[in-house]
Amino acid sequence: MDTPSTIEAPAPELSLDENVQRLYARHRALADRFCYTFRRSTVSPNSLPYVLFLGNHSSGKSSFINYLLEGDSVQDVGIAPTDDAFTFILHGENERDAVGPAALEMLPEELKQLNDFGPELVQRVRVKVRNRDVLKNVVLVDSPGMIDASEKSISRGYDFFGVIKFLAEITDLVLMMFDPDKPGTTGEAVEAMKGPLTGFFFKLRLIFNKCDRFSSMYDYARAYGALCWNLAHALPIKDLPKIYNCYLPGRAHAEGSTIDLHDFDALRDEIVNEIKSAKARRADNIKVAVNKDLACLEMHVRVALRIRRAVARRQWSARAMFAGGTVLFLAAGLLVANACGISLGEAHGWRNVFLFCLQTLGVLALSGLVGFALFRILRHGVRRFLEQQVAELDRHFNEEYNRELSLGTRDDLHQYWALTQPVLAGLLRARWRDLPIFHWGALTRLQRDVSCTGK
Ligand SMILES: Nc1nc2c(ncn2[C@@H]2O[C@H](COP(=O)(O)OP(=O)(O)O)[C@@H](O)[C@H]2O)c(=O)[nH]1
Ligand SMILES: [Mg+2]
Repeated sequence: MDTPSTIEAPAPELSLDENVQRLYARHRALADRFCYTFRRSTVSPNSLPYVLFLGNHSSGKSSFINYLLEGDSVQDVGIAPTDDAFTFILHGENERDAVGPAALEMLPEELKQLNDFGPELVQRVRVKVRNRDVLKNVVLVDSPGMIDASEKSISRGYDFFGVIKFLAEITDLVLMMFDPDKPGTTGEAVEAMKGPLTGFFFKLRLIFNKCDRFSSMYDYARAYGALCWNLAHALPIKDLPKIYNCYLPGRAHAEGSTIDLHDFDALRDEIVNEIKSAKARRADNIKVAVNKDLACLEMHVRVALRIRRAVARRQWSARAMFAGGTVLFLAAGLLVANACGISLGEAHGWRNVFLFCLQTLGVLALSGLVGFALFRILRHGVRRFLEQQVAELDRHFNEEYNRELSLGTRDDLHQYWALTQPVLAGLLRARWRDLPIFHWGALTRLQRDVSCTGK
């Protein structure tokens, strides 16, 4: 019998990351059989936490990174869009830069999946190795500035939101920056919060930057109000998360400004401390990510099994109908031929034997044709049945998770279902025959690990 496992418990001599790898390895066979791709299948042992900077261009992402790194500027800054790359700033004694495939090579294993987004993205991956103290505890990730909805026609050449989602899953802290010029109005920022960042709000921090730009409290209140208003529409959650109002020292303070910047200093220190202590969050983030991944696999397998079994039942009854129908037609044909044509008793002499054989062959051929037609009709029926089940995926989910949903305490299930449903629908349509009907205990083992990692 398998012993129950948790991320921490099974092998205390192993690190958290190694235990995560073991968990993934244990369930990889089940995932493969059900054509499920893990979201975060690789966790590089003992890698540093990542902090991802998002926001519209010129919201101050790169300036904030330079501020954190202290010393000479590492990132280019400017009012105009200066950067279209995802830049990973890592610690190292020998300072160097790399772009494209060479940069990807330098990144930990878990980030290599960026390769799947295609060459347009790979060319925009940049690595900067710098010998700065803050990088001993954290990897900083700068991103291209988000653009407006009106600029949608401009293609980035790769799935920008897919990359944001991938990075949001891997990173341990996501900072979304806004500035007074675009207080939450940038199309891509709004879309990112509505889409790829959903489910990661626990690690998302909202920063209202450049607060030194306001000339008066009234000016600030108006922009802050606009930001809250826009966020209320963009964030699919009931409570507005904390917004860190801050600015970077040493920039041009608005002329004649009556705003006292001291409170903003405190909030900046708070967010800087959070960035520096991201390591403490990493273990929790990994546990949440692994639990979510395994829970999605469980959901994928349970609903897929349910539908696969229903289709298999339909398939078996179609096969039975095909076999029964063909045999019946054949038997009826032979009986009729026997009664109306040359019967078995009359099959004497060359002529009669020849005619009897011809008549039997005719019945066999006709039965074959009828069987073939029946086969096509029944196969079409099974296909239609499958399409119907796929169209009713939500019903299957509700029935499969009826017990858990009836408790009313599992909001997370709907979130996982939103992730699982589209993948499952495509898979069922394209490869339902490849899906197994039995799980041989693998699902039970998975369910045990899901409940252990969720604690
Ligand atoms: N007044 C003021 N300007 C800032 C602040 N942070 C950044 N900037 C300026 O905003 C411009 C855009 O900054 P940058 O870091 O390149 O933005 P990014 O496009 O988001 O990386 C630069 O000219 C910065 O000097 C701030 O806190 N206050
Ligand atoms: Mg920048």
